Amino acid sequence: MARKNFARHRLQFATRAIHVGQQPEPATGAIAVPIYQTSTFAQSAPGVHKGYDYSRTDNPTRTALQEALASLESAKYSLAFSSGMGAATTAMFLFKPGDHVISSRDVYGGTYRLFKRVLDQFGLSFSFVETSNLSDIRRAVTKRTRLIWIESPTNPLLRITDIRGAASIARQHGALCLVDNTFASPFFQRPIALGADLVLHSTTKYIGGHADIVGGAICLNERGLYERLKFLQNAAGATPSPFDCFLTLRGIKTLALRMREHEKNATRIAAFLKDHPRVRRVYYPGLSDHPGHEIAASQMDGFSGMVSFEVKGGLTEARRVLRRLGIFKIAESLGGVESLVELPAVMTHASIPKAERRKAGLDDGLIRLSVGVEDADDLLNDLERALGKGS
Ligand code: P1T
Repeated sequence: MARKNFARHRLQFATRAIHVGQQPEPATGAIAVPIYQTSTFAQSAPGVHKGYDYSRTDNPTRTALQEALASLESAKYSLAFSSGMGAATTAMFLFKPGDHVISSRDVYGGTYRLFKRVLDQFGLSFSFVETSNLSDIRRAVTKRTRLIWIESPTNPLLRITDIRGAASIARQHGALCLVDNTFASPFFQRPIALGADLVLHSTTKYIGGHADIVGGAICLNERGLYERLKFLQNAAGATPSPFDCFLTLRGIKTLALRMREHEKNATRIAAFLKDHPRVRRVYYPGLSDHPGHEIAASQMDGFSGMVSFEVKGGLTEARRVLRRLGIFKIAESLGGVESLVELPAVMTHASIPKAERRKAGLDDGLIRLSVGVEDADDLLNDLERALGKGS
């Protein structure tokens, strides 16, 4: 498909989100990128085609999505996948038995599960360390370290890692640095500009934004690495459907608007929780007493929309709060327009053994909020009712 060569990095984020990869379709002028719902493409002679031969390998709706994602991450390349875990699994095919990976200790439970219960069996070894302390990363490096896997902010404790520092350690040791940027979204953080080699997203979350797709992406700048990952994307086959690519693009168009509102609402909610007598502790990188606040402020353009907190009374009390919430729905996932609440120890992070959760500082009673874009007063009233007065 011929597309105008958009001067993508000269336009502002909100403009790129709407236009890059999404020029009117040449044959008809369709403004919305069409859903090329086809598995295969006619060839004029064996091996002669217009750039597309089979939809696992490439599909025009996916091409549009990949161009948009690359632009938003200020990256040269992007590859889309059928889920965040599909993206993660494919990225890990870059490595071989004997290779060592250093990972943030506080990562999404599914990432931990992939590392410890799947890839461990294929000869990769993993060290889970507190990557918010660069010295802990340095201490964990071995001769076989090939990858430093960072989540920042982490899921669910919103810990912050100095991405520039972690990427520099990776470079010094000939390893790659991958940042799972799902919690920040490219609107608030662009790790490649901070020195990371690879950026991973669960596009299920902020990028899709409407809790109606499951998807993933990897963005990067280095051509050789891109060629290897593109080969793996096709070879392993965790590719997204054209319809899911269309829905993800539809979400991307409003990413800038949504992220501003997510952050505005999360900021108010974090401040409210911090002062509440029944709340023991609030985790939000936008709070000035958050241990990663300064680094977050230096590497992010905002603090995003995730807030975690502990109530007095632990798990029993946390369950009671969840039962009493009305607008916040109890559900896994995050980053959609609707507010969600969950208990990581019981839900998203249950696949991490309790002892490991303890080491990471993940309390059984921790409550995680994905703050949506509803009216902030309604969200605050919902929380106030659910928490009750008392002390
Ligand atoms: O669910 P999937 O699209 O496969 O993405 C996996 C994933 C990767 N990275 C991070 C930081 C994530 O939070 C996730 C998925 N997380 C949830 C489903 C959750 O509720 O935390």
